[in-house]
Amino acid sequence: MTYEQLDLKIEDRIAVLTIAREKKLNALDSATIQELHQAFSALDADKEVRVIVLTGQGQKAFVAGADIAEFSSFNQQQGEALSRSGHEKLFAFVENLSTPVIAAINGYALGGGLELALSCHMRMASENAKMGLPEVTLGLIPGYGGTRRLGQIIGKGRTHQMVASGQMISAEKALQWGLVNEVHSQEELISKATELAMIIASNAPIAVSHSIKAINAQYSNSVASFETEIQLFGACFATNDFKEGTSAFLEKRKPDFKGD
Ligand code: DAK
Repeated sequence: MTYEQLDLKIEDRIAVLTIAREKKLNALDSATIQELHQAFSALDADKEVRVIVLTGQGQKAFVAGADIAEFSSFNQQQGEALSRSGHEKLFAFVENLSTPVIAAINGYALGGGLELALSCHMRMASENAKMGLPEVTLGLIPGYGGTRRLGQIIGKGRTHQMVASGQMISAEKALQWGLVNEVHSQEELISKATELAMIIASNAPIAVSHSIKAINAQYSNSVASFETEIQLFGACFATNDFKEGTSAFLEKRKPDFKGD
């Protein structure tokens, strides 16, 4: 299968899947989300593929978030509906895949981009990587599982800090907080991710896939918390702050939030 927004290489049972919208810092628009769904489905069904490494094209970004130009005109119903379908097609889908997925965070992982990395089973970053959930700077909250998954990985207090401040953290701090498992130079990132992938690929595939299910089960009870996030995320689309936040980004100016 060929993809417009993705590059895919499979070698020695390891798939390296690259989000390829470098000019837009690999921002996730709906076409990319759809292709990622197709690619992950096909790779998970392929018995020759034991591990998937997910990364972004270029040296600047893993994924700089959901595509702001695309969702800036959405209303509450569209926001809620798209959040729900994104959960199903991509974020919960990747988390529950039988094939392990390693996120190789090669630069900015922001908003939906960090949420995608959080859905992967393991994360490695390059030294230049920066991670954050800047949704509140746009009048939104994280809408793809970030409020829940980030807390599971780095704890509640640090999650409040990252979400309420919208600030980015460095790869070094992400390592210290346990958000990523390893940090490597930009040049070495993919080879280090592939090295780990090869070790995993040499283990018993059914046991590895059962281990994903078993570990995920320890962190489930997801339905209620995801539903809360989806509804509150949708409610943000009904505010003037959301219109101001996204317009300000697209007009390249600072937002002036009024709290309505
Ligand atoms: N969306 C669309 N375009 C983006 C983008 C994004 N998230 N991030 C970057 N770009 C585009 C820029 O507009 C610019 O395009 P041109 O002007 O060249 O056409 C190009 O990528 C290069 O970016 P910059 O010129 O800004 O590059 P800099 O090095 O100066 O800055 C940056 C890099 C990462 C600091 C900056 O680009 C930035 O702040 N980007 C936005 C980060 C952000 O706020 N991301 C969104 C987080 S909120 C939804 C579900 C979930 C979400 C939304 C909806 N529904 C279900 C509806 C999630 C929301 C988020 O992810």
